[in-house]
Amino acid sequence: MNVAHNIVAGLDRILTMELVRVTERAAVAAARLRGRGDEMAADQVAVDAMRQELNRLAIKGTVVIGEGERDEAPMLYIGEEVGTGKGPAVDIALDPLEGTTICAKNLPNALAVIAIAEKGSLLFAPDVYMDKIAIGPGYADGVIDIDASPAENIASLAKAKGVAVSDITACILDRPRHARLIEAVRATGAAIRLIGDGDVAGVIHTTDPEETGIDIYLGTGGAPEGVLAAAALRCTGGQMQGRLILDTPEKVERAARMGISDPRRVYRAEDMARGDVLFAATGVTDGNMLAGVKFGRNYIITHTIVLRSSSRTVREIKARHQDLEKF
Ligand code: VTB
Repeated sequence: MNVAHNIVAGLDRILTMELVRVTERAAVAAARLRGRGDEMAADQVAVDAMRQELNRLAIKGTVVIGEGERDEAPMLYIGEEVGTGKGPAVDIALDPLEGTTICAKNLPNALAVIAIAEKGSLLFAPDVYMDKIAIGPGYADGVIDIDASPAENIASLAKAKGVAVSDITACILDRPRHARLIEAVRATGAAIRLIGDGDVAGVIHTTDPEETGIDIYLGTGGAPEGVLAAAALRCTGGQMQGRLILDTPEKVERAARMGISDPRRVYRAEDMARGDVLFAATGVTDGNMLAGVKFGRNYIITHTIVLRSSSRTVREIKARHQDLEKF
């Protein structure tokens, strides 16, 4: 075992548990504002809580996917340095409340999410849309292709899975821009789960179709959410392809400034999140994979998945917090 590997392995083991605390904290803060119709307030408390916990970690972290550009986000902005500064240099992608609207309406699958990778390993993506396609693990390369039609992708997946096309369920964001996509998928006979928000969860759900009922994710969502989902898929297995939608000269230029020279490039999960990756997500509202935060009289219960790419370990951590002061 070489020295570099040793260091990485040690780092991962400590940070895995530490990351759980970070998303737990953010999820509890957001969950207190579930169903209040105030998206901004829920997001704000989640950001504050996540940042506080993140700054206790022994890392020299740089936020590469965060709350926005420095001028539009006072906290956890892209480029912000987080952690104690004493520790390994890492890239961080985060969304303290993925699905602010879901949380405000108290609908399923709002999450607190974070991914950490070695410095320079996460795609530094502009906040534009990304066309995405994803399926779970256990399929040969090439089963999906972002440039094939929805019908071709669904037929190919059904064949690989050994089921009829009508047994496939696609997850798609419910947006007017997806009208043609929805029509094309319906025409195949496949089912669609339309979601209001939360495509990080949508992509992750493809990794466990028995549990979630979702086989494939299709459509355009935020590019930052694409990188977060890719980080998760690197750990669970599964395939994802994404292409930034750079449909104006201004966006092409903005991407170029971030180091993206080919505006039409197709990124696979392993291009968006390279090397060793850790990922954690805690449920804010009840969802298909994760339960939401539960507030008891004397305790708080959180449900988290924490994933690590180098070992492909999927841990589920249900925590009962009894020292309520810390929240
Ligand atoms: C998705 C979804 C997010 O944004 O990325 C979506 O995962 C895409 O943007 O939860 P539009 O809302 O403009 O379609 C969210 O819905 C909100 O960040």
